[in-house]
Amino acid sequence: MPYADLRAYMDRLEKEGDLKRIKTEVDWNLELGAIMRRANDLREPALLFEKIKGYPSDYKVLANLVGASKPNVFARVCLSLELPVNTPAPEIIEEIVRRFEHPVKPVLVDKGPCKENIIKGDAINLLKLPVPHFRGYDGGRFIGTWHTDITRDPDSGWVNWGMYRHMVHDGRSIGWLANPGQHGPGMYYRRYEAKGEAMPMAVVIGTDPACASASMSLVASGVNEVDLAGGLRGEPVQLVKCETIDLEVPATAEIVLEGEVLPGERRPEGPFGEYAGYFASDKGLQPVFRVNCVTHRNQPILPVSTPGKPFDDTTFVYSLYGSAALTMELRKMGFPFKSVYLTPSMMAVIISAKETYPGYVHTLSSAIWGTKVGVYRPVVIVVGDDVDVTNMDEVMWALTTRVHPVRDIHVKKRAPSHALFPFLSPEERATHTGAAVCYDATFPFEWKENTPRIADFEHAWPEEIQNLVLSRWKEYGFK
Ligand SMILES: Cc1cc2nc3c(=O)[nH]c(=O)nc-3n(C[C@H](O)[C@H](O)[C@H](O)COP(=O)(O)O)c2cc1C
Ligand SMILES: [Mn+2]
Repeated sequence: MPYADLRAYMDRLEKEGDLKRIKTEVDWNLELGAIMRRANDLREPALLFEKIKGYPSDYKVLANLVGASKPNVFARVCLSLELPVNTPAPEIIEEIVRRFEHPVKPVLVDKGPCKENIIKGDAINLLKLPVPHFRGYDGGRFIGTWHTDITRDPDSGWVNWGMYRHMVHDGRSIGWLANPGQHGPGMYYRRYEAKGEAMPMAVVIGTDPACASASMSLVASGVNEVDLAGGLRGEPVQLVKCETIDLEVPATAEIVLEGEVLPGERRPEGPFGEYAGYFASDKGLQPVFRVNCVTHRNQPILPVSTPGKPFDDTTFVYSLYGSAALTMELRKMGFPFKSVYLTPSMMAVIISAKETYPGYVHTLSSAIWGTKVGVYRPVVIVVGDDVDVTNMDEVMWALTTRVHPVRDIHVKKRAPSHALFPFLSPEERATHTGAAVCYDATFPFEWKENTPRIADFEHAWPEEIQNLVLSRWKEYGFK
């Protein structure tokens, strides 16, 4: 049975001993954020903050929903997908691909718990919710760090689900880090603002894990992420109509903000800890989401995340779902490869393949840079099909033994870049003129039988000896 809502997922975590209730009163101002980061680093369970300073105990905050776990770092991601907790990363990625390839359309229902409270107009005060100021260097309190931003393309009708961070400006408006290459922001700049129109948007906070995960999955344009959320769950997402705009939202959501992004309006936004692990960019002028209606469940739970130095819940979930989206896009293009991994820093893509002709690495790296996932990935590493792309020891071994420093490092000048790339100079960051690199960690195709032989179990013994040893393994006294 898929999780009906955030609470069903929380119950499952609690049953598995993977949820910790923090009953001590904590301050939304820096203390809560510091606790969640340290708990993540120590691979503690997910955290439910039950008493936030200055707020009634009806308002709770849920952190580290799919954060780093023990003993398997991905155990909580596995629970969110209802997979065995020890499923290895390559299998999690393939399972996401399988479910994405069987999308399920949503169903419209008349009512849902997200309508238990409806607040409109001047009665709205977003800071009635215990919105944390996570870190000392964050630009403010962030209400949207694990949510779904829903927008509609007015021409094609395509409804996109994305996740773009939201800093609170005041009781009725929030910021929106709207990079033009992303789908929701793309609709705003090109379909609405260009015509001088306001863009309706719904911000849905607190859903079952499938909805939030689909919203950050980097899938190609034109795809309805709600159908993918249905695919992840194996059952349709139930949607209800918004009160004030022509959009539909998950019926069991904890909190829904309905409103619009006005044309031409900008306010300073950020900084915020970012996926690459730094506060790389300073405050910037960004569009503003004005909230006209809030609906929420009784005793709403606010889910939160703090992207930062990998690992944490956002960086590796983003990486696993991004790897799945990239796998699907590359398979569609038809260039043979074995597997592909978007690292949790989101800066590098590692792909393994058998070289099929001289220079095949250029075909592969160009293919990657031509996808939605690949546009802003400055590092591509191509390894042989003997290397596990999710195992950094193996990848490092290939990088340091197969890359010829002169022959195998291919630099692309003025590649698509943005302000969050930590290695760019301030001038490059401002002008988005960065660079990208492909490391060819494969031996040249022309070497063929002269390629250095790998000295491991699979490559250094005849197959019949390998089979013999494998078949007698228990006989030798091993488990
Ligand atoms: C916690 C979190 C915050 C994010 N914030 C932003 C953001 O502010 N701006 C942005 O462009 N992408 C952000 N992302 C990445 C997008 O969610 C991701 O690229 C997603 O695919 C966007 O949806 P789209 O492909 O439909 O545009 C964030 C991801 C996570 C996990
Ligand atoms: Mn999208």
